[in-house]
Amino acid sequence: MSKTALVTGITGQDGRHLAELLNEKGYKIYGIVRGQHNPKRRLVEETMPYVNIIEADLIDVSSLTRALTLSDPDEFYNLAAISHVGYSFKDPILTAEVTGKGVLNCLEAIRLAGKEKTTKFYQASTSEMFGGLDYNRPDKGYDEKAIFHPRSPYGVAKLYGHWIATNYRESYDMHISCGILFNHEGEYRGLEFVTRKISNAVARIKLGKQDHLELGNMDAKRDWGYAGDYVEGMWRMLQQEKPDDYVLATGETYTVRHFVELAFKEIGIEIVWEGSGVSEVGKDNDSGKVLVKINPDFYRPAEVDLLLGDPSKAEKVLGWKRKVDFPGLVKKMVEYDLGFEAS
Ligand code: NAP
Ligand code: F7E
Repeated sequence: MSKTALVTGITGQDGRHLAELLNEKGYKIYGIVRGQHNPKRRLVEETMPYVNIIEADLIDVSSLTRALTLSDPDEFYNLAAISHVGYSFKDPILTAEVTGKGVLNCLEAIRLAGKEKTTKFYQASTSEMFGGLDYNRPDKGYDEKAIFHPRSPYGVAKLYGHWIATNYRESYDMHISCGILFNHEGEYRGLEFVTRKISNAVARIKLGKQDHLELGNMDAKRDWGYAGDYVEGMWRMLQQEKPDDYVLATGETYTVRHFVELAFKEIGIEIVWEGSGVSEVGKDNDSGKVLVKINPDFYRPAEVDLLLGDPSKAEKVLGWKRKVDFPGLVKKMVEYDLGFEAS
């Protein structure tokens, strides 16, 4: 008999990849869309017609309880969050409500609906919980036992979500797994995140629709993978007999600057850097035209300088491994945006 999944965050990047995966596997899928007139509802109807939409909000326990009663899911994937780190500094209270307490709301809704023994739960935890500070950088990268030191309201809220999920697993013997996922990107990534901002700008510059690209800190390093690979890991976590926490990462780290260089290379432009700090610019080596500038508005009050993950446990226990490498990810995103912007 086919399984049923309830997915929050269905309108987001991971929600779309996960819905595609679960649909291929024959699941009946319920997706939570918030708000009375959320324009993204249409996106779900058009791109994922197999998803049954339920209106609910992570800050409203009764709406979540109703969603659980309506869908009666075998698996509940909580992907919803205020997920932009920069934005979380601008609205830390809403971030705490949704990204942090929203997890507790989901777990209480499972109990209120009487489904704590029948519904497996996935919590979208994050590498932002580690913080990347000098004192706390394991040689092989962060694993499931590494020390947490979040550097943003988003990271702090996610850490609450991570620990309350752990507490419910230990207190009520519920099947709850947390995926500690490092950055994962792709064609469905929001334009507010740096990789998609770059791939989209590169495509627009190539098509003559944009003059240049403005960025903040280009020296931050991230462990970047492809979102399509990562949703497979989420699903595998809920297929295990015992719940547990797993890091999903590539084990490699690159700067934002390197992403910029590879993305422009995809359209035949070699970027050369001149100047330093806020005066630094990236020029087209052939024409000398300035294509990249620094805009301090994109700096954050506290930055995560370096993230590198150690996915050994997921590779061993789940048999999971990323398939798309870093140059492959950049290529995929620029190719997608060239088509997206041309149409
Ligand atoms: P995303 O594209 O920003 O999607 C976030 C989703 O949350 C959207 O569907 C959004 O709905 C929904 N949402 C926001 N507030 C809500 C509320 N109050 N009630 C119900 N839904 C709400 O994020 P993503 O990249 O797919 O990431 C999925 C999850 O993994 C997030 O929890 C994120 O924090 C976490 N994560 C992501 C990464 C990554 O690199 N992508 C890494 C680690 C962890 P609207 O469309 O209506 O706004
Ligand atoms: O920034 C720097 C920025 O916003 C990456 C979320 O999915 O992954 C994501 O969080 C880096 C940072 O992602 C710009 O300062 C420079 O150092 O793309 P991002 P993030 O903050 O790593 C984690 C794992 C999550 O859990 C989150 O939900 O790029 N950067 N210039 C910039 N970033 C942005 N957004 N825009 C710029 O112009």
